[in-house]
Amino acid sequence: MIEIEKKFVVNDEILNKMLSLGAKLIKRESFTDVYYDTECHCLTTKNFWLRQRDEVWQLKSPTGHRTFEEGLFNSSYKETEKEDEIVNLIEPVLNQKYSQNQKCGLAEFLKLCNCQPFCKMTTHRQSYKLQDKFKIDLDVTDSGYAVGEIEMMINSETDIAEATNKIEDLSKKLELPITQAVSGKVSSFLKSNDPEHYKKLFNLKIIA
Ligand code: V4E
Repeated sequence: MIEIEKKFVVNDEILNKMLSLGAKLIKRESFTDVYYDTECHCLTTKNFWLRQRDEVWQLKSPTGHRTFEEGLFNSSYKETEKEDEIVNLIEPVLNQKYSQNQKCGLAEFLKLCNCQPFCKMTTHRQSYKLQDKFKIDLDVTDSGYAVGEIEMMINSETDIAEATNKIEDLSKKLELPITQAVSGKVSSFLKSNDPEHYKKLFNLKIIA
């Protein structure tokens, strides 16, 4: 699956606008994410985001379709939860040959590559569904950072432009403030906890 997303700053009025457009609360949940990378940030500097969400391994890898205009960007990522597929995707990025270490699983492969946790945070999330196609998440992390996200899931890269336009149309209907790019939760974490890593990714225009 491919995820198309746009983050926004949450304010008191947005929830009312969402509800007036028919948004329905579908889930409240809390989860803990642990993100992994090498010491030289081989994954994140290539826009690969490997995490364990509670017990489940997840990888977001870039699709190559990315719009970054005037400081605003929407992003699209391929999402994978199958451990063997994750290894296949990160193997070339980490310059390692899994085939030589076939007997180990993902966790052991990460050890071999010296991939370590660099960010751990818990998120409290309220998810809304709107017009069947949009999911809107309102998140607050354990450090108090609040951020919203409009998300659409699509099956094919050929649908990215159309989905991006639909998200833009919804953003206008919700009157989302047109500000510069909104920091995600990991960006916010790195700003406070690892400014060097943050600066590296910011300069590469990977995070805001
Ligand atoms: C930092 C980042 C990624 C890691 C995951 O970030 P995020 O979208 O904040 O996670 P979350 O918890 O909302 O995931 P979900 O539950 O929706 O699967 S993936 C890509 N980046 C780079 C990035 C980005 N996509 N957008 C912005 C504004 N900054 C950085």
